[in-house]
Amino acid sequence: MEFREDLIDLLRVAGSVVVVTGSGVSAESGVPTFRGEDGLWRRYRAEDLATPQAFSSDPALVWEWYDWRRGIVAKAKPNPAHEVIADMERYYPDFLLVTQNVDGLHRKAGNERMVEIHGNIWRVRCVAELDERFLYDNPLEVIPPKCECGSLLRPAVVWFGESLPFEGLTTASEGIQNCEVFLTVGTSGVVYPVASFPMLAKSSGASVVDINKDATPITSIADHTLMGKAGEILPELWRAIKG
Ligand code: BJW
Repeated sequence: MEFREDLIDLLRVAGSVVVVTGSGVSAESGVPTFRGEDGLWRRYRAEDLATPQAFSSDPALVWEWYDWRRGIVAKAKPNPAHEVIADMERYYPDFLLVTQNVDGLHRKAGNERMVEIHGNIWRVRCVAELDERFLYDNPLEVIPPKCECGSLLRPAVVWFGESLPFEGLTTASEGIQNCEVFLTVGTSGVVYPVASFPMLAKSSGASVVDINKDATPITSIADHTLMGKAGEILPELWRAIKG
């Protein structure tokens, strides 16, 4: 792929960069996206599985689904897109990764300056005591799993209608309002509040760069759109930047 010279210059000299990722970045690691051709929402109804109401009415069903997804994530490895984003953290003096993904693959690739804004699939929260912990059993011995106090444990992820973690949102919005380059990778850009981040970046003066295999609402506001697979485009782009 040919990259515009102004894009290479922009990314080569930038001091502060925020990267926002969605499930498309993990697609090449074998983790299903939500809204694509083989996306999870083509086979399952979000209301049945990813809302607090769904969990209240059938916690076992919700946990069966998460247990299945945890099995896929357990086998998945970071792909070249994750690796470039980890290298970006080492390259840029001021760097923040905001991921909507719950699969933990960015951390596995080496990112540390990051916010998992929709939670982590390996973390659980007691519905009574509200404390969180990691639970790596896979498959789970008992579904639904319970806390020592006897109450249900739930996945520590953000479902529809729930608020995102305050601290993570604050870190993300401060980073976005102060960055020179805002890069989105593999997100459909339709789930709020993350869907509002590209516009926040643009109105705060950042250059917006979008990498996606298809057009999304972000395409129309991006200064640079790179269309294709993240695992192919990012390594090529990174080679061009690092010369
Ligand atoms: C590639 C690729 C490759 C593929 N290379 N690219 C009406 C009623 C109730 C609520 C709302 C409402 N209207 C708006 C709302 C708010 C709601 C919302 O935004 N809904 C919209 C869908 C309309 N948001 C919320 O409820 C949020 N909370 C909130 O707003 O609180 C305040 C509030 C409360 C109540 C009412 C109103 C406001 C919470 C959102 C939580 C989202 N949770 C999930 C599940 C997380 C846990 C889990 O994983 O199980 O998060 S849903 C799902 O969507 C997941 C993702 O993080 C998120 C975003 O999806 P993502 O990552 O973008 O994936 P896809 O599949 O959509 O896109 C993949 C992209 O990759 C595609 O573009 C592909 O082309 C591309 N791609 N392969 C490059 N190789």
